[in-house]
Amino acid sequence: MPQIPIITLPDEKTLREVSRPVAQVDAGVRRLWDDMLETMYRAPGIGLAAIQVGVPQRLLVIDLSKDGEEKKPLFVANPEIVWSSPAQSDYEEGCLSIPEYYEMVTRPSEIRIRYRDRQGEPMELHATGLMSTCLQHEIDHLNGVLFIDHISRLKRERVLKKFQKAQKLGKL
Ligand code: GNR
Ligand code: NI
Repeated sequence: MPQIPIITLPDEKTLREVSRPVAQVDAGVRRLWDDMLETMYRAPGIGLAAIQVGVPQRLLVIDLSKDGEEKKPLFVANPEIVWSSPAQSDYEEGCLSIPEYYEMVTRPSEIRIRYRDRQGEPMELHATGLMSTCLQHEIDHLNGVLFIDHISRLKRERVLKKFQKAQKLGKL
């Protein structure tokens, strides 16, 4: 199964795109999900949005299973957050599109989403803990939002500059 290159900063042109819903979950969508999953496992990461491999469709994959455990991939199309808890939690986030940068992000602790599953069936999922954090992080990607948008402007601009400079120096 092909791995696909992951788009990183400073390529904001792609990462800031707002992805479009898929009209239906068909064989092409399932193939893309499979390629995304393979790409995510090799990275390695726990979640991946289609825009991170350059495809502006509202698709994501998540697998929170640990090394050596049975894999538990979650395939999500067209997710919508239908409820967010008033309570918030902090979690130290990272992103495959912002390599080697980690920062605390505050988000609603729990969410409820509606989405289409691998068969195209409507589903609902109540997420807590890391699943909630990861889903919010991935759904942000579908809207062109990165986790650094949730931290201070000073820190965000410092990170963006670092990646712009690295590219100029030919280090990306
Ligand atoms: O692999 C990932 N780890 C992670 C850790 C904390 C919060 C969010 C994430 S998602 C990230 C993979 C990624 O960039 N998905 O878009
Ligand atoms: Ni990410």
